[in-house]
Amino acid sequence: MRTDGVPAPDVRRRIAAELADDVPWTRVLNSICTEPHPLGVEMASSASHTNLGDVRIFRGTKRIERRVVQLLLDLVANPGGSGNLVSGGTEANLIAMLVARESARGKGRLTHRPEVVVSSTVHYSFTKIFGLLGLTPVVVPVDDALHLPAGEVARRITEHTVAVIATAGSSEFGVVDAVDEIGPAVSGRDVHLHVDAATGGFIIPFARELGHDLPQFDFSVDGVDSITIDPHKYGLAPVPAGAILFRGAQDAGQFAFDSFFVDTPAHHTLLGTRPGAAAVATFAVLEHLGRDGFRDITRTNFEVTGYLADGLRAAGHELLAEPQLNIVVVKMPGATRISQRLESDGWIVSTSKRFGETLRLVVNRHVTREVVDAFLPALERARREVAAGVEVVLR
Ligand code: 0PR
Repeated sequence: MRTDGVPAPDVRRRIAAELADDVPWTRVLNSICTEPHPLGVEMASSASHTNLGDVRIFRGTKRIERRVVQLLLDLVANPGGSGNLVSGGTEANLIAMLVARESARGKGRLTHRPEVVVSSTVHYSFTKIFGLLGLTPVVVPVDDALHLPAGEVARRITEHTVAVIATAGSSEFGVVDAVDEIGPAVSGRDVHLHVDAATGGFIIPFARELGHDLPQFDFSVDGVDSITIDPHKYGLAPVPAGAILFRGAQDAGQFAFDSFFVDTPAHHTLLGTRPGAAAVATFAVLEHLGRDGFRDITRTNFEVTGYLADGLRAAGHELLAEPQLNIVVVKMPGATRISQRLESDGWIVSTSKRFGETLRLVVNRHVTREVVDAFLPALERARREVAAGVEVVLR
């Protein structure tokens, strides 16, 4: 830190210059996050001083957090459940796994080698979590449609199993596991069924209302114990806004750690000091848009997804799978170099480390038909240049 301070206008100018170098949303085709709703940004800034780690001070903010949790519980068909707002999918998944492990311990059935049954495409946040919590993944290969097969899950449950994870919207392919089959297959086996709906939680309920053929993933499915859902992804809230939701009214209280102080209640999240701004912004966005607003946004996202998929097919490309949500994965020889070529041209897409030679394109609210119209020719240009051996220069 410098000894003398820098005048505010200079600080502003320097920060603005750096932010101006961030890639504009209209060139971003790899992100599950999107430009947050302006009302959320405005309300987050009005609450930037708040800290949900001390709810004796921030009483109003705490009430707003409770209200948001209730809105989310309603969205996943469990108004009588419990939950907390957290920093995102990783923290939510971590809390779910800790509760699963401790609940097995409480029932006297935690073995020396607690296992979690997961699909081979489960999100990488679980790799971090399993390491931290001493859990061993039992990996079930996905089927041809990239789903976790319910029958195989049931077969892999042993006396060591503390949890099963289903994914309702993978960020890699946008596929939704058949939670409605996995729930009944797991029910009665005394293991915790966690649904990672970080990506799909704000898409699937509205897409189903619009008539899309997607499996039910919420607490209406027997056996589902907890759900991760992230407002900062398709919920249009500013980062960091995630949530962990549980079936039982007391379940969220199982993750509880005392503070030093008599008067400060226990913490139910991993973070201690945590942003009330996220809760306030999420509340603003959910209240303002309502179900109708989210349904309209979802409808548009699916229209643009179809438009993008059609455009790719018309250009002679083959999709890896039919998109279930708003992620299009297209087979593309030379994908890594094409992605780099696109990036040097200002476009951000992603390629899979595991399913090589594919390009992954994410449609979120900022990806409009106009963006697709600009992107498709840029993609063909990048392909031609890579085929012609043009050097890729990345900054
Ligand atoms: N579970 C699922 C299904 C996810 O999709 C993600 C993140 C997580 C858990 C972890 O959530 P947090 O990152 O909030 O802790 N999925 C995105 C991904 O891995 C995260 C992301 C978002 C990456 C925007 C890049 C980006 O620009 O693709």
